Amino acid sequence: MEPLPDIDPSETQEWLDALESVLTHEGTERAHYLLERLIEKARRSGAYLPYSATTAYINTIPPGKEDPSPGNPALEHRIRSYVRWNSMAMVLRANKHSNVGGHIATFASAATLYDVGYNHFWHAASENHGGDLLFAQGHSSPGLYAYAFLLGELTEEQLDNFRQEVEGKGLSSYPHPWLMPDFWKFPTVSMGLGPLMAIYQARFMKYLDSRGLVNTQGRKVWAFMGDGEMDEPESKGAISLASRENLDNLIFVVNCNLQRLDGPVRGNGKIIQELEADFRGVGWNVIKVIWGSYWDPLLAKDTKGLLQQRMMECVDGEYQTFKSRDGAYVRKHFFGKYPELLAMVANMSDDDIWRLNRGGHDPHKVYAAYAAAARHTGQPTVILAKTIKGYGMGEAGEAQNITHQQKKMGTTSLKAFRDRFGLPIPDDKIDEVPYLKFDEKSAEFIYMHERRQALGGFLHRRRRKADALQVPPLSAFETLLKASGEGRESSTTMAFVRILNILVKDKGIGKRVVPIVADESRTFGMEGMFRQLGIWSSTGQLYTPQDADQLMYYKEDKNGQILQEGINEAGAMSSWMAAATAYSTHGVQMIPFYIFYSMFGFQRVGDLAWAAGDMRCRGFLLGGTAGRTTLNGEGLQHEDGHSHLAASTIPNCVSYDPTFAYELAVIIRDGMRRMYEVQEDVYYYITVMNENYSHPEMPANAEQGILKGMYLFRESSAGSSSGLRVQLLGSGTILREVIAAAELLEKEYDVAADIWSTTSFNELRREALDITRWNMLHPNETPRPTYVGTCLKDREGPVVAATDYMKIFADQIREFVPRRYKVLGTDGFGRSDTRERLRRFFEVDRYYVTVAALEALAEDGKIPAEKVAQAIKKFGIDPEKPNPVTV
Ligand SMILES: Cc1ncc(C[n+]2csc(CCOP(=O)(O)OP(=O)(O)O)c2C)c(N)n1
Ligand SMILES: [Mg+2]
Repeated sequence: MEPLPDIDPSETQEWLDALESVLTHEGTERAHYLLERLIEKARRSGAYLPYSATTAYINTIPPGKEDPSPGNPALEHRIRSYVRWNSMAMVLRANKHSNVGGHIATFASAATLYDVGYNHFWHAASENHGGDLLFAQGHSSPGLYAYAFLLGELTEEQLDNFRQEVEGKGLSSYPHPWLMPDFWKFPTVSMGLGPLMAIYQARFMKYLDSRGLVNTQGRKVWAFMGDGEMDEPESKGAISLASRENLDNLIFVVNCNLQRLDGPVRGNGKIIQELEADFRGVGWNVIKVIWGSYWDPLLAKDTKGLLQQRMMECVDGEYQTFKSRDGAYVRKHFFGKYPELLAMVANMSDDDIWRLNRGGHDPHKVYAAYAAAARHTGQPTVILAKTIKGYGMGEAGEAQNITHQQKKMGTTSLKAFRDRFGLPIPDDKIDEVPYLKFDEKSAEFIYMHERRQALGGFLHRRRRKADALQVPPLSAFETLLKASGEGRESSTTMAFVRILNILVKDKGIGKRVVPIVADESRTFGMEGMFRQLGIWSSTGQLYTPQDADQLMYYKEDKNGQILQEGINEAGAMSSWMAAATAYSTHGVQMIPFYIFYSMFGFQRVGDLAWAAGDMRCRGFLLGGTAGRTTLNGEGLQHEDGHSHLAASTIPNCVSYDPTFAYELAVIIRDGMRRMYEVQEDVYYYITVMNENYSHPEMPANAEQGILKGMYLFRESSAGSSSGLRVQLLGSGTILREVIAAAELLEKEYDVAADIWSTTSFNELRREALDITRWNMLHPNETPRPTYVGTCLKDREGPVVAATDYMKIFADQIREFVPRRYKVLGTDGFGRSDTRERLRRFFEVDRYYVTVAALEALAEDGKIPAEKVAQAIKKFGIDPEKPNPVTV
């Protein structure tokens, strides 16, 4: 907004004097009250007063209101200086030896922000405290390692293996619980995921608390992020949820070093003001930490507000340039704009001017902000801390555009760094960039330990296991294992809801189940659970629901169990991740089931799904109405033919495409056994459909096959007089087309067809790759058979597979199928029509399966090609029909 012109300065002054007097004699609260009344009065009188979401470009907390830090500033400075040096040394040394990259400039800007937290705020989990949760900026990891090293938690050898992890002694580039499962809790380096996950983590803590599962009172989530990172839609996408839910257990710290990777974040504007408006606008408590203490006397002298005006005028691009130059430059270009300001600093040397520090580098200002944030109630807090990227790097990168990726520093820069922070490194050692360590008897070492002891110990400890849960036996799902009976048709989604109902009623684990939906309960027939379990709401239900007179009314409740996330897949996924890691973060295993439209799953929030693997999530994802042709009448953007491929890219995601209720029961029960009894760090992706059909009884001894990925569903009893036989594989609803094709083949072509329900092509491939890898590395040993090979080896005839997914899905086991293998699948864009027509269009229906089987027999020389042509004709298939991929 452009500043308004002052048409009567003396009148302005009178008003300002009046305000000044209220501030002095009656305090800020009274002044605030009067101002609000004036604005209200003006608005009621019809005046248009545009809302201004920003405050002056100065610290939110005035000097007189700052909590003084109880720490020892001199010791803290020395500790911080060592941390700075070591974090830089680790990157430089790793690059000298192995050229593996790393970042210096980010942590250099954030060192004080972390240091104050470690020394004074962040509780480790201990007997007295559940522990605060830290989401660090991913690429500031060297600084966090350096801190751990000084505490004696990491060794010099580990530091020297920064980013060299393959041999198992290294430190991971960024926070990766998969790679450092005892140290890191939250993967954050994919920009935007940290802020988003932190919000949902804070909310899930409230959920756990209000449901009486874990007392999370007094615990905080501290989330660090970059100012550039705030451009990610994920970073800000959920901030209104945080304020709506009054998440006062959440503190964002935005490290506003004004730069991102390529250059300035807002060269032509001011990122701090912009973020202030964003956060204030949605109801956060905003604390700006812009200026360090050296500015306080100057601001105190600024009675006319000229300094403040100059501060506001300067854009971030200028602020960055100032800090890449020197004091003389700042005098000339910042203060020099107005003679009064030049006069204000006339008695200061250029060095004094250079020393005018930024808020994020001043431990006193940072302490005051953290203290205010930690005690703030009713709202989440964001701290906007202004810093300098590459602080301390001097000519090697301080406030320079190239600094983000700078991983080399020459002797001169190293010496300057050493001198600036008073580090004890002799000239002849400087090029080795040796690590610095405090003697165990030193005041610094003792102080660091004392501070951590007072806060419960070392912060970076990740719990790998919690108490195992007793998972119900398969017999608990008996009704799903029996045949549904003719005429009693249902979908696998309905089977899932029945399983969920059995689980929530289980005395042992029922309360641990967390059903999660993104506004799709009715789509999946789960609305019955609203009333039964309640939708969790921190405020309960303040209204009479429209359907209050009905049995299944829309019930919101403080003790509700369901998380209804609104139309927000990324948020629902983040909630699921918080629940799926509760075993680690809270020591209580939760069993989350997040059910979504499969098309709006992996491809929508794929990066979170990847992070979930890294984070060792344990839980169930259910892709509903899955498959390219099962969701009749929807269309291109709804019909998923590839989510299983996306799932297969995540190493610890176990995925299944079941057809029958008993398969689903077996898979979910075993998933719970693996995740909550044995505590394997895997998670499940299971597709379920909305197509109704009757479900057979579980065949004897099918359990292991269901879990391994395929089992013989039906052996052909047709004693085909021709001696012809084929093996048919299918998954999901297309298995039913395969079953129908088997009947056609038997009845009309005298071909016996054995049917394999292939619950997981993904698992089959994984097992087979593992086996063949072993075989390659053990050439002198008897080769081990793959499971696919074992199933098909002694059967007869070519193999044909059909699924509701792209051909590559079933194709992935080709190498391990011992004979001719033909694959059908649904490549191409989906579209709306009936299931029947879609399956014909995508060439996966019973007729196409039959044609593919006949063609395979013809290629094997078992039948003449003419027979295939006749079938094509008989089924009314147009051989010149365009390939569905192209239309
Ligand atoms: C989703 C994503 N996109 C791009 C990157 C690459 N990247 C890593 S750090 C960075 C710049 C970060 O700038 P900022 O958030 O301001 O952090 P700073 O280093 O300045 O503290 C970029 C683009 C990434 N890690 N994640
Ligand atoms: Mg930045």
